[in-house]
Amino acid sequence: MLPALILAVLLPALSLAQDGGIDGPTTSPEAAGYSCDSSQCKLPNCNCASPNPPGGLSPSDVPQFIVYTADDAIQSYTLDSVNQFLAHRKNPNGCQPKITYYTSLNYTNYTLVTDWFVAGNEIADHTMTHVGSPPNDEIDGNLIALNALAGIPLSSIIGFRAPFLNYTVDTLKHLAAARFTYDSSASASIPVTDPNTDAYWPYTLDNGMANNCLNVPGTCKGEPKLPGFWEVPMYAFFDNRGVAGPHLMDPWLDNANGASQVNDSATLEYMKNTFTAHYNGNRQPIGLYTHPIHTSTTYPGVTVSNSTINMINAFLDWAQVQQNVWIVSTEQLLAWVQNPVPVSQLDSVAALKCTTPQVDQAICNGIPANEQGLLSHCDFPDFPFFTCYGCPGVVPTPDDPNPTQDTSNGQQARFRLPANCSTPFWDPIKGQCVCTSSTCQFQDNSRPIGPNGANLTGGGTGGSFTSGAASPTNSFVPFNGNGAVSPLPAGIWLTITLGFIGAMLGWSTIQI
Ligand SMILES: *[C@@H]1O[C@H](CO)[C@@H](O)[C@H](O)[C@H]1NC(C)=O
Ligand SMILES: *[C@@H]1O[C@H](CO)[C@@H](O)[C@H](O)[C@H]1NC(C)=O
Ligand SMILES: *[C@@H]1O[C@H](CO)[C@@H](O)[C@H](O)[C@H]1NC(C)=O
Ligand SMILES: *[C@@H]1O[C@H](CO)[C@@H](O)[C@H](O)[C@H]1NC(C)=O
Ligand SMILES: *[C@@H]1O[C@H](CO)[C@@H](O)[C@H](O)[C@H]1NC(C)=O
Ligand SMILES: *[C@@H]1O[C@H](CO)[C@@H](O)[C@H](O)[C@H]1NC(C)=O
Ligand SMILES: CC(=O)N[C@H]1CO[C@H](CO)[C@@H](O)[C@@H]1O
Ligand SMILES: [Zn+2]
Repeated sequence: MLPALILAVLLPALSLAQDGGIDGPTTSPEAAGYSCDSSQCKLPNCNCASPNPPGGLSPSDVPQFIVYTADDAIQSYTLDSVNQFLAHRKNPNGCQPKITYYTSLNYTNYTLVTDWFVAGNEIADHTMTHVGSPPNDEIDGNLIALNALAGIPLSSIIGFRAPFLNYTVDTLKHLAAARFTYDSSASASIPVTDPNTDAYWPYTLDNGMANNCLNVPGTCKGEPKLPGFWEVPMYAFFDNRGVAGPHLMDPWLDNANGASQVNDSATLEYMKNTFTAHYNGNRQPIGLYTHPIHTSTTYPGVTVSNSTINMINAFLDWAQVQQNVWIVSTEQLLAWVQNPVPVSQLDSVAALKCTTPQVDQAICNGIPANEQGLLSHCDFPDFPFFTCYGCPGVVPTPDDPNPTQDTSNGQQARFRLPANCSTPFWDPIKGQCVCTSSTCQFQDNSRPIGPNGANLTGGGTGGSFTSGAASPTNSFVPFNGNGAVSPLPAGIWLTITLGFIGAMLGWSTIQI
């Protein structure tokens, strides 16, 4: 189905197994020179870098979060790959886990971005063409193209991860200026059991960075000061060499314990050990930071062993039978950190809830059952993609992230998502919002992004970078958060119990 050209272009990228790898500590107390006065720096908008849980909570009152992220292009293959680890799981509240997809646009199938977002996952920025030390237009263009061609509200794209985890002090400054909420490119590279651990809970840059101080010039010792902008560190696993054996992304691709080949049993062992050190300590999050293409069973040419797939599922099964363990996206983690509540009150955290938008009209809205026959097929030679929002005349680039739609064959132009309708309720063919209640209406933020600092807020049919319709507000409630905070439903404990039983049944069928 795919032209041979794509395989030729993509497969070399697969050898980037070490994308974002580290091989030792990336900071030290001297290099960090970090100080922060926690009597001045207070939640929700300020948090000091600290191994201790936010809000002064004691670790036993804190959920153990497993942050699950995926990077790079969104394609059927990569979503299949994620689903084999998560589609059958539930969190303690009965919701299927959500993840963050740090999306780059080369080879991305835009309609699948819409689907993944409408299913409640976080879509975040990973530059348009996957470049380290990214120029601003690579970062901004990604927002603009995701908004225009996948219908993701600008206010929902709050996070960034640098390709190759290669960021600079200017990257952080630009992200804060463009009103991102967080970056998640820095590594926590020293085990939680070490007194000098850099496994900080997410923190704001009011007092500068405290991670990666040894390898990112111009950061740390109080720099850069970006009040209210968050760093969500990526927490490494450590094999039996401790600080000398860190594994950050796709640990299953690495050789454990300095061995000369992959050993899934050894990987599982150290992943469990690191998890337990977090769980029995200050419960800093643990992260599964994945490049899903490496574990794809459907992408031509990729070979992944069943043992590796079973090992990853075995790890999650094992973790999920322990009390208060949640698999979350980065935005869900951050929502809890900003307003931390003890585990007994987690039902009040809107970000952890799940609701399905009730739309059964046949409109192109990110709900696959509604979209039959309504997708545009954009047949570009490098990578043909599908979208609900009309084919651009040319492939989006950082110079031109929202090209004018191609209507040369007489097609009617599609209407792009406006600033006051949420994705599942927008009919891009009729140009009408089918939302009828306050839970699906919102006002998107206007952001100072785009060429020449124009504010792009969606709307229109492409080719324009201004809107003007939206005034900046923060009133957007993600549709999956359901806005209203409901009291604990009577059935919730039953749900939690069933969730655990389900997880245990899964555990018993695992071979490894
Ligand atoms: C792209 O999306 C369309 C529509 O959902 C789907 O039929 C197709 O298989 C996808 N292709 C890839 C490579 O993701
Ligand atoms: C990271 O960025 C630096 C400087 O901007 C550059 O020299 C280096 O090649 C980059 N590394 C990768 C892997 O992109
Ligand atoms: C793989 O790791 C396991 C657990 O550490 C160990 O018992 C086993 O000997 C290793 N296998 C090989 C081939 O090294
Ligand atoms: C891997 O698992 C799949 C699905 O369970 C099965 O069809 C396949 O034969 C297995 N491959 C090997 C090499 O065991
Ligand atoms: C959104 O804004 C447009 C133009 O300002 C207005 O016509 C429309 O009624 C609004 N839709 C909703 C759902 O508020
Ligand atoms: C974009 O919005 C920002 C604030 O949200 C404002 O400062 C800036 O002037 C606006 N730029 C344009 C070109 O409208
Ligand atoms: C499909 C696609 O977007 N291809 C682009 C990937 O990035 C390179 C530059 O890095 C472009 O030349 C391709 O057009
Ligand atoms: Zn990447």
